[in-house]
Amino acid sequence: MGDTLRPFVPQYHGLVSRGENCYIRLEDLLSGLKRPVIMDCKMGVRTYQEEELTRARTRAALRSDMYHKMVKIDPSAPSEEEHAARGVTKWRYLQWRDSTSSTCTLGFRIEGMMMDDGSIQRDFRKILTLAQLTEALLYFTRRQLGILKAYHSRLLALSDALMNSQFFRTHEMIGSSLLFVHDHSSKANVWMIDFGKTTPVPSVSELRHNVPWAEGSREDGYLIGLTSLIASFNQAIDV
Ligand code: 4IP
Ligand code: MN
Repeated sequence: MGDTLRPFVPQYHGLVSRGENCYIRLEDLLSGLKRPVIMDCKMGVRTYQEEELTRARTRAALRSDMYHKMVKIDPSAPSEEEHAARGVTKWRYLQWRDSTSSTCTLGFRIEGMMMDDGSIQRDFRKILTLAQLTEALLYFTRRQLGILKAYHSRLLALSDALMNSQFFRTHEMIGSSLLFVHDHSSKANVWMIDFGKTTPVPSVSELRHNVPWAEGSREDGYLIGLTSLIASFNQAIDV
């Protein structure tokens, strides 16, 4: 709450206890919106932590649920070994998702959308090119120029805030999303959410976020994704 990113994250309202469990209370990002239209973009050039890769090499648990999710999308994706075991490591599954989407090359992917009738669409996760992403943004905003422009300027403001953020410099952000929300009014907002795999880096090092990942670097490519997103909104506005 003390960082320059404060205007881009839900307000933190402290801890609450319910029985044996302790929860964090967060601002409701949909409050005040009528029939909100929502898009989740998962940021970064990879969605697994380096320790997931280490685990996969050493004490790899095989996940049959992930194997089945993989086969359902592409029966030819698993190797002969994986077919025989009917399981893949979590790293293998997440890496496959990254490489069959725009994550690896463009630094983000659209995970899903909820349209104003409440329907949910998740068939954007195999998109590979910026042109296809732009098409998806046009669909999401129903080509409303005011909304496209509002998102665009919010992303530019986020980019500024990230440049000045102590938190961002010192944290590896994996599997974090940008949540896009608008409704029939001209309100359109972008929020940073999902910090379950966001971790501090050792105090001597800082991350750049705009370079490809090499094992051990802990770079997440968050800014590669933000740059692609802004480029895609630019294209959508120019259509
Ligand atoms: C999901 O795969 C997402 O990658 C989840 O990430 C991930 O949770 C799940 O791992 C994985 O099964 P699909 O979206 O392709 O179904 P997110 O919650 O960010 O969408 P984590 O929290 O590990 O990233 P498991 O281990 O929870 O199944
Ligand atoms: Mn998420």
